[in-house]
Amino acid sequence: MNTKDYIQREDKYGAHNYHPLPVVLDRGEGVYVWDVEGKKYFDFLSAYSAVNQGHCHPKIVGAMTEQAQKLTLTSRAFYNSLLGEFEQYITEYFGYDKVLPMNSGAEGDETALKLCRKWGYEKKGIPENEAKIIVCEGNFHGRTITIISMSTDPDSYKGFGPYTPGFITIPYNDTEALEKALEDPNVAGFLVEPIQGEAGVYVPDEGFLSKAYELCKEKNVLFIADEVQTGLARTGKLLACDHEEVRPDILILGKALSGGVYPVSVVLADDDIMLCIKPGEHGSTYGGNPVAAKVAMAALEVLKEENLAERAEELGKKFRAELRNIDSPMIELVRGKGLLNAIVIKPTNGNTAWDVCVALKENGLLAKPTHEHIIRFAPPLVITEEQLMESVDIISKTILSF
Ligand code: IF1
Repeated sequence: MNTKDYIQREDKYGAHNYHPLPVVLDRGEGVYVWDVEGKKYFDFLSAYSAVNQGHCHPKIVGAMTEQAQKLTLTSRAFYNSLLGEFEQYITEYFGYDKVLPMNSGAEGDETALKLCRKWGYEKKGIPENEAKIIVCEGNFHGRTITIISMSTDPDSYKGFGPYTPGFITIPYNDTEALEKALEDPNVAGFLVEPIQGEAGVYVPDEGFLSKAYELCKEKNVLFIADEVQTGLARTGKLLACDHEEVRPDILILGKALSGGVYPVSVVLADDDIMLCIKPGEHGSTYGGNPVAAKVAMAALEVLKEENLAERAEELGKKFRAELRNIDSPMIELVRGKGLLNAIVIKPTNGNTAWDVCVALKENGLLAKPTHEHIIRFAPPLVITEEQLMESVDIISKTILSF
């Protein structure tokens, strides 16, 4: 079978809920992936920042295979020998009283929304069913009905109504709009991505996060950071909020929390918030299972052992400088933080960001456009300077070839 055969089979038997680049991946190691014909690529998407530690990191895979042969799933009907260890490890790692473990990023966001509403009723005294949560235009927090009810992107919400009520939308990076929205006494929380990934790596102004946090505190509103994509060293700090020393009241993590090996997400908060959810009021079959616990601890250890945040900071600066040196009218602008970057492509002679990504694939580098004309570049954080420069050469050569 060749690439075409694999694609045809998926097309025949699989739902058409994605439009992937025409490449069929078969193996991954570190920054590299290989397709079914043995061609090697730099992975510059990192499964949307889920493999910050690199593909098939031996320590993380080792943790999974070791635990998978001992005890994989007990449900939370019983205790298990790894969950408490993981809970202590991750709450000390990020400095919170408690953690609620789930599986997907969307489940993490849903958990944060439920926690925020519950806190609003029990601690802030908002009338039952009146709680409001402020979100930003251009947000992406997952694909469930409630989460797409917050979305301003028709591709996310069209055709899936009716929608969950209780959300106020403001422009991103706009503290004046936030200040105005916070006048509503029924606001319980403000949910925000420190950098909007899906919107095209939209980095807010310096000071936006800290000002937003301050405004929320003045109005007794919870500041909820969705760091599913920006967290875990991706933007050059352990958390993107660390760039402004903002400590979210509720922190949502996912993706690289397991290094791309197993779905693990968490919500972190202090007792006065977390204990609003009582036994039997929330959970999931796989949430906090022994394999997830073991894998997540290994994934978090790797971040520290391999100094991935510092590397992302340093290599990100170099990467943006190199991209800005490419002398091509197709590159409208380069933006990002750490190793979460994007270029805005000006369509030239009818060539779009998609055409650039197909050409990049031909030249051995995988990236995917978001919103028509933006190409996100997010390699695993284990990339070496030499590999980064080789990738810059591929990107430069490809863009200049148009
Ligand atoms: C897809 C986007 C990225 C996320 C943030 C929560 C979630 C995501 C900030 C939900 C997930 C993924 C979903 C995936 C593609 C990818 C994506 F393009 F969809 F928006 F990264 F930008 N918060 N993002 O980015 O986590 O439930 O997926 O584990 O749906 O196509 P999840």
